[in-house]
Amino acid sequence: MDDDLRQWIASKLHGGHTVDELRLALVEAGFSTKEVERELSFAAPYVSAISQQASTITRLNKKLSFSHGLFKVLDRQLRHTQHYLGVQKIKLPPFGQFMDEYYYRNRIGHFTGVLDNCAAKHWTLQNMVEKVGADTMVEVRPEKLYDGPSFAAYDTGEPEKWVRFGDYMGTLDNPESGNEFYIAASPYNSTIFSALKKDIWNFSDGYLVGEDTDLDYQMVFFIGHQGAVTPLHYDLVNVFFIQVYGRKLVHLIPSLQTPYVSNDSRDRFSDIDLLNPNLELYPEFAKTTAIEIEVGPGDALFIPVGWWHHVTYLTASISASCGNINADPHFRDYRNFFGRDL
Ligand SMILES: O=C(O)CCC(=O)C(=O)O
Repeated sequence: MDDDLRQWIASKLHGGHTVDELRLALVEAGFSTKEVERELSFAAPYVSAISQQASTITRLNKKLSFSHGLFKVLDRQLRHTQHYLGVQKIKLPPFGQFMDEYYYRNRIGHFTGVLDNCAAKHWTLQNMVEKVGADTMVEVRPEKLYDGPSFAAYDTGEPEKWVRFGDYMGTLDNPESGNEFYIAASPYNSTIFSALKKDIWNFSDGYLVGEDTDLDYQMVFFIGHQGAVTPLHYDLVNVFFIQVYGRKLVHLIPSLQTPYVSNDSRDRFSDIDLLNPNLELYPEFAKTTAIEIEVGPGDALFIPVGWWHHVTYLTASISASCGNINADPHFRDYRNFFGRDL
């Protein structure tokens, strides 16, 4: 029996013919009973497993098409409402108002004067080195974060490269330094910069929870040079993002436009370069509408859970990204919804 015939057997089994029918046909075609039994006993279990997989895939595809269809419908409806794709810059509201108007509505916020009563208002590149310690070793990542090997490293949580904080900060305001690394969220980031957290924690009336508890790891720092980029991705928690030093340009795309954003291979990160999208490869991306917001010192953004965001460093910059908003029933429950760790 040759491979063509084996393929024929597999396709017939996959198409729903029974082993008995094939046995009959093959014996009638002149193959010996022994040979027919051997081939069928090899093929049948494999084909049955593959058929089961295929039907699971069909079922999941249907489910995904429904979820994506629903996202598209809701996105289309919400585009008719005032606040969906527009954001007004306002003074930081009291926490209760923030929860009602932004957090629970999954609506982006742009706030000013956030650090008015905070020690972090007075951070400079120099005094940060004193606070953290010039000799403290910090983890840095290539500015083309999450590309190729860097992304693989991020995925495993392994540090990319460690440098002295004093040396790193010395390169930040020097565009000639050739530095291509920046400090981004990582399993180590929050611990290394614990000295900075107390300068930010109480910026207002109880926006954050978890000071000095296991939840404080949800506050992480992003420190980088002009030109650094955090590529398009979403987070599994709501994020209160505080710009402390320097300026950034943030592009945001609603979570409901997820069906138009390819992220086939990089978990929560898209394959698409937001600033230069390849629309031949990703034509659906043209259906997204990105909101563009520039933030400066003392500004904050509320980035609702699931919203895509892309960050460009317009100058050397320091930001605090807080996933520990004082919300009920607490962001920790989200990991159950997503079926994974944050
Ligand atoms: O500022 C950055 O580079 C990225 C910030 C970010 O992605 C976040 O806070 O979730």
